[in-house]
Amino acid sequence: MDAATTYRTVVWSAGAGCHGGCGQKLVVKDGRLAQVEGDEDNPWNQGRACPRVLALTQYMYHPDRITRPLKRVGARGEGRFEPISWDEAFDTIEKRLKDIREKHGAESVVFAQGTGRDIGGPLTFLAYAYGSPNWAQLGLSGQSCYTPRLGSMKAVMGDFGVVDCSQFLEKRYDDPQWQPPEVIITWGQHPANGCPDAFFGHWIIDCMRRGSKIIAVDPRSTWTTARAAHHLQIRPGTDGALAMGMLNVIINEDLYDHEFVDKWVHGFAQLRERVQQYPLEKVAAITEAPAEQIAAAARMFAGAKRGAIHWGVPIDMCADSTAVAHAIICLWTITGNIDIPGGQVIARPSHGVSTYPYSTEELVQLYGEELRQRLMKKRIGADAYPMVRDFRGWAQPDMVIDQMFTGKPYPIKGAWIQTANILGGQAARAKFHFEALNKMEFVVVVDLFHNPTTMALADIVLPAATFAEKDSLRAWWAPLSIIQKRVQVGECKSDWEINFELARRFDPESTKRWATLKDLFDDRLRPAGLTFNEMAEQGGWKMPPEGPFKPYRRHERGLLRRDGKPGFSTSTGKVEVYCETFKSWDLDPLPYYREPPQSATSTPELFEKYPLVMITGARSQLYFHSEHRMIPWLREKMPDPLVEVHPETAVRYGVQDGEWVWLENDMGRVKRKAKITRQVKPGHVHTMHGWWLPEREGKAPDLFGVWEYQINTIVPGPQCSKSGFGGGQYKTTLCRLAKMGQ
Ligand SMILES: Nc1nc2c(c(=O)[nH]1)N[C@H]1C(S)=C(S)[C@@H](COP(=O)(O)OP(=O)(O)OC[C@H]3O[C@@H](n4cnc5c(=O)[nH]c(N)nc54)[C@H](O)[C@@H]3O)O[C@H]1N2
Ligand SMILES: Nc1nc2c(c(=O)[nH]1)N[C@H]1C(S)=C(S)[C@@H](COP(=O)(O)OP(=O)(O)OC[C@H]3O[C@@H](n4cnc5c(=O)[nH]c(N)nc54)[C@H](O)[C@@H]3O)O[C@H]1N2
Ligand SMILES: [Mo]
Repeated sequence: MDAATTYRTVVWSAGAGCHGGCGQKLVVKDGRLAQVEGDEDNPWNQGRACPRVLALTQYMYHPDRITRPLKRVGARGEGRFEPISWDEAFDTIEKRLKDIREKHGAESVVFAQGTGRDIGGPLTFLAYAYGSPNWAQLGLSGQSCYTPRLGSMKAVMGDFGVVDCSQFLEKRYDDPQWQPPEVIITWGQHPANGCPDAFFGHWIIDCMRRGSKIIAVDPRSTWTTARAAHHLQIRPGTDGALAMGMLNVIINEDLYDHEFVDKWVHGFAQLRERVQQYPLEKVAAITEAPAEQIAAAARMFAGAKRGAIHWGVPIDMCADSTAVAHAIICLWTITGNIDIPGGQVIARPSHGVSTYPYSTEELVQLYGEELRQRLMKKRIGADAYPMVRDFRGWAQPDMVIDQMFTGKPYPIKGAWIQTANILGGQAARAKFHFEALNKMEFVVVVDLFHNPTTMALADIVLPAATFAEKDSLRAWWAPLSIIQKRVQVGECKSDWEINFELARRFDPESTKRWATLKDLFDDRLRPAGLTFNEMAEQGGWKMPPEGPFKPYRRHERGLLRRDGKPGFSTSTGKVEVYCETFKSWDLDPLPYYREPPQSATSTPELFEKYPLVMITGARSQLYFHSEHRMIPWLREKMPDPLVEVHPETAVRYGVQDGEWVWLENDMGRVKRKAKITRQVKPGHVHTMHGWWLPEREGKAPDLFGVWEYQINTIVPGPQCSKSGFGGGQYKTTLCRLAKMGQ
């Protein structure tokens, strides 16, 4: 028997699921993964591991794991699939998709993904080789995840900003250049649970240990809010009003950084005028947070020498979320916190390497202007929304699904779904997504397990690899890392391998430059001056060198702009609190607040019927969205879908702790087990999303109980922001509780 060998790799995608890039040590014995341990040498996580990574062996070798390509036999929903060879799978897909392309044009196939895993690279590679402009996070209403925040940052400051927890420095907290933030606002963010957006949540706790004080903005109580100097317990979806109120205090009490504003800010006078519309009494009435507390938090943030804001997806799910993000950006700007140690540092993909063409800018860099022009002619939403056209490479997802249903203005005939459980967790108005997707002539799903989406819709299912079973690369901020294949499970292939093979069949001409996938990786790594194998020899990760990809104060040193002049990468060279880019997109150049589409004031009649504001989807360490419910070590910790109900609400509805209840509104109802807790306020309930039961019948109509448990059957669809991105109703839908049997 072989002795166990320990390999190091970096996490991204299946297994853990999250957006992070932790270093992990994989203990491999007889070709099988035996155990996982955090890699203490990797600066990202410094030896730590989450429950999902620790349960990786149960995930990889789960008896339900799909390990061979499958084709559907019988009708959709019958749940009958047969194994086929990879050759047959690739040949069938090539033929069916080429037929659609010939008859209807490449735009008639939608390439759909879920959240930011290692998928944007392979998926765009395939979609563009096929020729389709319609790449989308299908179902995620308003693309309400990070895109609105990113779009606003790009427009207002020309770059992206994150809390400086020393993550760009190899020595981390020991680097003498770094200082901890004095104050961190955790805004719609629960860092210990989610690690979203290429940020390791525990970094916040590391900073707290080094003295950082917390201001928490969250309608619920969490581990973080319990340790905060101020917990602003606002009404869901009112973040924009709060940010405007804090700006009002900071500007009117003259607490802003005059030197930074005079030198680097464009349009401060107009911002000053705008914030006068948000006096504290008005803001307190909207947000339900006390005026004195808002003022105290604003003063504390502005008074700190080093302050930063760590924000989460609830911002994107506010109405007109790009304006909300804009307001929050103004907070870190006028307090002079940009690109200073312990402030809001500028984050760029490490070494200038593009893992995938995230923005229009990167699309042009990787594929050229000609492709961009071609894609824009048919991209769904590009005509309606300049931000869809000019900032991000996505199609507008609410419009895509409507078009799948109506066939107008042009028909959609096929869907390629990879790393997305559209019916089981991603899509608002989930039943409508089922109906529209069911109209497709041909659907491929690439996944690791069956779920409601594969069962209901797939004609072919392709088995994907976990991070331990694949080679890939990662340049989401820093460090630049490679992921290295350590084991093989069944016939599973990585998303890159699958898409590379098919892309070559759809577009042999422009893909012939790369004989192998490693050649393509080497090409992508070129800006770093290293090949994949060299990266492997040098430990698998590299921190960015001095220059545009490493802090601090790059705007002063002429490191941000293409022309090499000092300043920011915007048209005025300054941070545009009055945003010229928004203006050119026909959006309000100044930040503002809009009431959620459903609320006591927006829809009083609906509120009378459904008086509870339903927050969904606060993350748990145990599960990634709709995943991991079949993993015994994780499920045993949270076996049932819970709804958090305040004791007063429970009395009002006569509900006991542990009782099964309905959550309902005009769209339908779903089952939940009541957890009576003061974590939520009386008028709010919270429930996790992504529930379907892998132990239940997979075939239709049961589809693993999805229509009984999937909260998005009662979350409405397009209430999109004016920018086309943001405003999904995942945190602000109205509902009520009902006892079972009623
Ligand atoms: N009610 C409610 N709904 C929400 C949210 C909410 O807060 N509330 N949040 C929304 C947000 S922000 C997002 S981003 C979406 C996320 O939505 P999704 O990204 O669709 O969520 P997952 O459930 O993780 O589904 C991913 C699927 O891909 C598979 N998978 C995982 N890793 C890989 C891989 O490496 N390769 C392949 N081929 N497959 C893989 C998994 O098995 C799973 O079936 O959900 C949204 N839905
Ligand atoms: N383990 C695990 N990690 C994950 C995920 C997962 O499913 N599981 N999903 C990943 C994805 S795709 C994403 S987008 C991120 C999301 O992770 P985050 O960005 O952290 O977002 P949430 O967990 O939805 O919410 C964080 C906090 O915001 C509060 N909140 C809810 N509504 C509002 C509101 O209207 N305003 C304010 N200010 N706060 C509100 C919630 O009570 C919660 O405590 O996590 C990523 N990481
Ligand atoms: Mo997300």
